[in-house]
Amino acid sequence: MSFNIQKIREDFPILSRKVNGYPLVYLDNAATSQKPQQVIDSIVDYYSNYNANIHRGVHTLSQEATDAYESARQKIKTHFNAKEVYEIIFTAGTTHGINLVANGFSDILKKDDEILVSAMEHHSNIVPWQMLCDRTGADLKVIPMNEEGTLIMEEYAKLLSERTKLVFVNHISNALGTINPIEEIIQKAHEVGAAVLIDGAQSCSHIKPDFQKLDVDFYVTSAHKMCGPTGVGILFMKEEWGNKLPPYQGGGEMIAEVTFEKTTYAGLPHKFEAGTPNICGGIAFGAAIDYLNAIGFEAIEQHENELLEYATEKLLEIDGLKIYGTGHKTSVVSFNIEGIHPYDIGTIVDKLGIAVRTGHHCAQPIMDFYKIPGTVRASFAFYNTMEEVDALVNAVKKAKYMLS
Ligand code: 7TS
Repeated sequence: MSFNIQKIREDFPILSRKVNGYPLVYLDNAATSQKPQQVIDSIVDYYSNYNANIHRGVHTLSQEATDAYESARQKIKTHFNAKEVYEIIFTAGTTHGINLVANGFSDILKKDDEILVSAMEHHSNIVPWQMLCDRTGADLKVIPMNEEGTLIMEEYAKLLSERTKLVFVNHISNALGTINPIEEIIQKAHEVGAAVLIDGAQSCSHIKPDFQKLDVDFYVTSAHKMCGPTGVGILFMKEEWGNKLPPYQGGGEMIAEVTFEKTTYAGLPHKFEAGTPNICGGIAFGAAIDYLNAIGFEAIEQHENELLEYATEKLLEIDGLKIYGTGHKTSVVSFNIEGIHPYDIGTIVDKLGIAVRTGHHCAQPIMDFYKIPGTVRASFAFYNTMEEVDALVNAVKKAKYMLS
């Protein structure tokens, strides 16, 4: 597929609707992406034609559903270049994947071990580790960032020691758009024997990480940020960790044998997949990956970078407007206008059909760092257009005029 923006937009039924009498301009892609017809069709097809429970039936429908679900797992493995298909564990999403890993380390971490998180994490990649520290007596340390919203790598190097057991960093910050140097982060952590979890909730819609090349221990993401449905995601876990960590939940499908005296667990990935999974979600996640690859990540990145550059330039022409996150970044523009609350801007631009997110974006420590209550965040996807950037800029100007 060549990059034909109008044709791409026709794949997304929602993009032709109106909001408050204006054509929808959807710029809240960091919260969740919109879904192309191909993904919607895969959901309808599953429920219309082969809905059944998986891994347990000899009947035809169950086999068809199992094949489709497992082939989605295979597709995801290939997409991210994992070494083994069983290193891909289906989850309910990024938050679930992180909690699964945090729970797994409850009996591994000891008092006074250290775990490092970055200063720009989503609450999902802070709170589970604080809970883990409470359970184990380990200490949480923070890799600081500078004013442009970039991690200070010299400080990271200083924090690493033989006490460091785990490092958690997002690949891309949801509130700033910063792309973190995860190759270097992983390599340095491994030098002191620490494992690394990368939160890829924001990255996988923009770029295509290569798990083997990164040599990452854990990588989590959510399908709904990648044109797939909500309620499904993956946790990549290197085989050695998969064998080491205990199961997260007990139940059907995660066992080898159960008696009242003793239960033995299934191998990977089923050990971490108790209960009936989101079968349709997994299959539709596979369809979303096919869709993104048909467009191509190079084309996606190039178009999104053009949107980012244009939006940055145009927004900065507005007097008193400040952008947070000015380093190496993806197509997220977080901003405030002096003297105006972000919520008020968000409310006015919504009246003009433009969807942005306002607030702390579940990243309160970033807001504390900048001493602000929140920002207005416009997050662009490959299906957004330059005209939509213009609509945003005009709406923000209008909001400023009304609120000043
Ligand atoms: N980590 C990051 C970096 C995120 O951006 C998000 C969601 C999560 C974790 C949690 O993902 P979930 O799919 O489990 O909910 N971020 C946002 C956002 O920026 N606006 O709404 C949700």
